[in-house]
Amino acid sequence: MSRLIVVSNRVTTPKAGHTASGGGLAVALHAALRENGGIWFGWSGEVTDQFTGHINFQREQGVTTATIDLEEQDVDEYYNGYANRTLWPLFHYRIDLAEYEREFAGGYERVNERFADTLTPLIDPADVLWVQDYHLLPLGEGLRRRGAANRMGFFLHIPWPPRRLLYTLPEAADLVRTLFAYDVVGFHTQEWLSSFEDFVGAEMGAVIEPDGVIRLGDRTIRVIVCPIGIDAAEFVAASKSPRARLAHRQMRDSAVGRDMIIGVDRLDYSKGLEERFLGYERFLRDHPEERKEVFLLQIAPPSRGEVASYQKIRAGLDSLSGRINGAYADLDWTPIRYVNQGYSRDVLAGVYRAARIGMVTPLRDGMNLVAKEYVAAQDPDDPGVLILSRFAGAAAQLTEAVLVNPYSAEELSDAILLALRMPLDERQRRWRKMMDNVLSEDVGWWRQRFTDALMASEATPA
Ligand code: GDG
Repeated sequence: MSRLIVVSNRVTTPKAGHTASGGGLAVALHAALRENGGIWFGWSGEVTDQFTGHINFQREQGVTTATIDLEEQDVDEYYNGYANRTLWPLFHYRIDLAEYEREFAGGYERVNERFADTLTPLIDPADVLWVQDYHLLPLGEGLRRRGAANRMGFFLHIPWPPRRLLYTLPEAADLVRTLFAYDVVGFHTQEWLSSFEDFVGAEMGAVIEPDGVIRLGDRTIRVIVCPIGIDAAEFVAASKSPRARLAHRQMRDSAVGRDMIIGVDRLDYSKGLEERFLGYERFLRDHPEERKEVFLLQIAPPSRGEVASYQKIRAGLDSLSGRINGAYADLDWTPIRYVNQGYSRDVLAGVYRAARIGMVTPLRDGMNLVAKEYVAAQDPDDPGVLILSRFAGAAAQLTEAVLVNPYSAEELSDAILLALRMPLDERQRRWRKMMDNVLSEDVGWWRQRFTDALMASEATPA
């Protein structure tokens, strides 16, 4: 196969089992590149006084990475600005949090041009390019302007918002038009794909043809549904590692016979953490007899701490967890263990396995890999129950989870009770179906499905 060039905002090397990773994407792409050869290009995460375009090459664990440093103003306007204050909230349906500033849009455009400038000399005509996520929507268009005629794909890891929300972005149509530079555009679910078609059809006059073909002017793209998975085999192995076994035993010991509910999320307002706490509080309020029988362990490593809305959600969770613990705790029981640090994947796997309930209740989520990791870590003989938001992309695949509306504290409370009382045979039956999906539609399947679609597309004429 041709060489693959993957481009994403950050390039990170997840060290198996040890460090807390920067997110699902890092783990997924590393697995994809190990098999294909090629290059992973992106921002180093470092800041430099003056942008030079110098590329730092490294070879680690069978993957070549090529990274560039950005200026502080770039990071403010492109990363903390347009990516995380404008696009992230907007694409998660939070126009109340989205900030529309021309400075951010300008910085975003500038950094995408810097990516295009520095990447162009690395591209051979036979290479296949795969651009990742909302930080780099217009990159393909910048590369085409510089003459790249390669096959090029784009994958969006977050939801695509409904048309009427997206239209609140002043430059929405111009931004979306740049996606027509790619040959294939992928989404996690049919829902996100349909919202995209809806926007380009109704607001931009694109022609929607059968089989995911969309025409706009002289450009034709193919859109596909391509749900990301986890490296399931690796995660099952992680859940049986010595560190995982130790963590599992320690959790069981410290639970003193109580059922553990586990939540693991980046500290982000899209993850529905406040609503989860309120749903759990509702459960405690309505079921006094269950109070000392359970506890919630919420692991939430802080993220994007330079953005005000993240500082606010963090303060909100500090106060909510404190209030609930103050109101319900007893001498020998704390209802919520709220932890703001990350753990290694092995430890996480052991903790997932020790939990009777996995609670994954985002208000909106492109996919959500924690749901799949929780399933992969379970003991087949005595599996726990996954409570999953209907508004996570993962709900389209994990249909045997207990599906909930995360905005309803009553539904969350009912779901916890249902999960605690679920008989073993029903837990096993639901888990088996979910596990079959996690194993078959894993990260390798995702990569293959996307690159197959890319190879089947007609290469853009030079
Ligand atoms: C975006 C989309 C989509 C979390 N805490 C620790 C830790 N994590 C790991 C989890 C999981 C990953 O981070 C989070 O992935 P998610 O998919 O849940 O969410 P996002 O970071 O928002 O990812 C999402 C994804 O991209 C892929 O397309 O599914 O919808 O928003 O792997 O385990 N890992 C470790 N310690 C922690 O404390 N080691």
